[in-house]
Amino acid sequence: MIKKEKFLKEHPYLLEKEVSRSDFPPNFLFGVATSAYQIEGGCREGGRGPSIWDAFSHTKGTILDGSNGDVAVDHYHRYKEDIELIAKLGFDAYRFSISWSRIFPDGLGTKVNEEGIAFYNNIINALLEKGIEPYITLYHWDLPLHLQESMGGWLNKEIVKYFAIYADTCFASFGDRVKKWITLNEPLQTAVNGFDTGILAPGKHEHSDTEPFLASHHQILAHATAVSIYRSMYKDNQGGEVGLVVDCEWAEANSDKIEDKAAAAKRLEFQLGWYLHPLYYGDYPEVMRKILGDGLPKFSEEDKELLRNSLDFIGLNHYSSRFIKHVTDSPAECYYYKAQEIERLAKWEDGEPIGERAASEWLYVCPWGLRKVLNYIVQRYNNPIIYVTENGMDDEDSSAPLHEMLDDKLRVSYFKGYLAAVAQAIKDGADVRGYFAWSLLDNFEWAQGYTKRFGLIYVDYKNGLARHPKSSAYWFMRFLKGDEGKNGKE
Ligand code: GBH
Repeated sequence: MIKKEKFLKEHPYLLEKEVSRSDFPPNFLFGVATSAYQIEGGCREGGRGPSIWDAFSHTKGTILDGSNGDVAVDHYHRYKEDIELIAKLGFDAYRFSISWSRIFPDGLGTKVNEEGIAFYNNIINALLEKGIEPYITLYHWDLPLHLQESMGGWLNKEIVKYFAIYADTCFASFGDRVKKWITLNEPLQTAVNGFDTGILAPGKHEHSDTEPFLASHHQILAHATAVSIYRSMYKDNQGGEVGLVVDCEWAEANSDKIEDKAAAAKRLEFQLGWYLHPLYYGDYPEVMRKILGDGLPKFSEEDKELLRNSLDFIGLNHYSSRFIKHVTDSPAECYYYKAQEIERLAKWEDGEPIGERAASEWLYVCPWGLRKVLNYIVQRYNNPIIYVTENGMDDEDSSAPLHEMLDDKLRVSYFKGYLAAVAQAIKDGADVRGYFAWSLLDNFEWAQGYTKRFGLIYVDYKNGLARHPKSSAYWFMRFLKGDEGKNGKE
């Protein structure tokens, strides 16, 4: 904490200001976000096949409270009510994901499940009726289980083909009305937490020197293949855009020392550059290739051709920031890349997180970190179009009375701070087109189950999953109307 105060004193321009809608360009888009497995439930309904998250969450010891997404917050049956809430709050857009195994129950892409198509058609149509623009994520971590079990999921190059069939089917079925597509959510998380730490599905950790890199490689190729299908078959008629969502913490050098600065820069390359560099320039960042050598899969010339400039926009999920330091000997504990070789070679270490802790152990409130990530992307990737596709904070679930749980003052100040940081980044020159709050509803927070609440809207798990807007939802409603932050501005 002391360190942060000192840091802000030295960098006063990073201090947050009051924010109002008029600080953003007139056509700037405000939305809320969710993902299928976290909210839908209805896991055996409408012809849906199982996903790796059904299997993982039903494995003992994987989820903090022993829960799963079988019912989640029952959005499958309550989507109308939920969409009405989005409309009532005044959001322009809604980012949600499609459950792959609702469209192709075994993932193989041989027979479309029409009930799945109908479900998402209903959602899309209900949104459009209310003037809310759909932003669809094709893959938010819920791989059809059969693809995992029969061929190793993201570890097998064949997955690229199956993802392409799925993406093509979605473009063909929904693309007349959906103009913004996101291929994958946070490929880094699938790679690192799916195949290294094993805290997310499919929960592998035995081969973390190779599997995270293979899983990334195939995700990158899957993304680019979907983009090329869209551009060659749909773009002319439908006129939409396709992006990728990456997650990035801000890495602030622990000191002014050149080694710490280099360590922080490396950390950013290993987090963002891993995905963005290939998709803009056709290959992994040089620093990764140098450090990892043959540990990094190779792209063929043909792959590189496919990859280059295969992004219409970047979706950025951002929550937290930390100091990064240089280490000379192999770090005792390194969150990313457990593989011995990489720990030793990459030579950075996660230092202190920056700011106040939220409920989740990894989430610290540091609004200027978002401004810095946005400016970093501007410089590194030639000022691309960016959407902030997730940003938000969580509260611990508790047995406090409802009115206390609903009065989420901290979340209000979180949004104020981070929105001010986005407005600042736009003034700095970043081409940020929209911002999505995470999340519309309290939901299944992966390995943390229902113990963490990220929603603008409270879900009463003990009373029939009733929805209750929190103070932050009402704050957003006033903000979107332009009634917040006009007075009392410094
Ligand atoms: C996003 O990931 C996800 O896209 C979204 O689905 C999720 O609900 C949201 O963040 C909030 O977490 O389980 O404590 O060991 C952000 C990156 C990746 C950070 C997983 C936390 C697990 C930490 N997150 N990570 S923990």
